[in-house]
Amino acid sequence: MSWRATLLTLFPEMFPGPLGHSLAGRALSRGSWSIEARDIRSFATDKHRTVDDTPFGGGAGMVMRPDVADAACAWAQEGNPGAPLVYLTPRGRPLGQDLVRELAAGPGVILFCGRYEGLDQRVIEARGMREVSVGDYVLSGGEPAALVLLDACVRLLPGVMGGAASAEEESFSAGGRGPLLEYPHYTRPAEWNGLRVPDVLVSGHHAEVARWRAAQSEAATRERRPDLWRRREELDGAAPAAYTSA
Ligand code: 6GU
Repeated sequence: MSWRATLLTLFPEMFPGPLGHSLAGRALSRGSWSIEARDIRSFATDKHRTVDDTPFGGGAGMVMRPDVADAACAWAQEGNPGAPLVYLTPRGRPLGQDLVRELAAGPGVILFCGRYEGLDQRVIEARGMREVSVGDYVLSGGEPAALVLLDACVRLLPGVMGGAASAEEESFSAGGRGPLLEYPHYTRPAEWNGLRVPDVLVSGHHAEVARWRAAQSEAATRERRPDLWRRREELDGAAPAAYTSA
């Protein structure tokens, strides 16, 4: 049985979308993973096929009904047994490479895409849903977030990137010292529009190239991601001397 993604959404036609192309798309055609998107509205029971209702306590917007959402989850769990149920919401814990790795290593995932103001909290708790966000900005729905999460998982599946993903991943997390941003990349020509590639990269001195790249990674991380840099300093400070001096 290959890795299986089940999507619960009001817009099933958004899937596989971009994941039907390129690397993920070829892996999908080969059967390395599968995807099924089901319309949440198909679980509505009234004649107007209602999926939402007004919020208790008042306020703007609508809330997704617990009965309809729960029926959708029950259907998904039957067809994708053992897969964790993830609810994509800006209220969730931030998605990181640790969760991506964990999800990619399992049987697959069930993704519930929120719309409106959100889903009735009782279904979230009753079904043990994991609430996940993809960043500090607001999307109009969980669907683009689901595509982000799936892309990150699929590239880690065995055979999808031919080992390149795991190799790159290991260097990114650098022996448990926490990730750094990558150094910048250059290709031919050595001079383009009067702009030269850094001399060290064409020098043929491999050790100097490695030192230059490490310095560039550090500079970019300190400047753009002080949070990651602090984490690295903390981890280095906590590590035994024999480990850090290597
Ligand atoms: Cl998962 N959903 C929505 N609607 N907005 C988001 C998000 C999710 N993650 C970040 N912003």
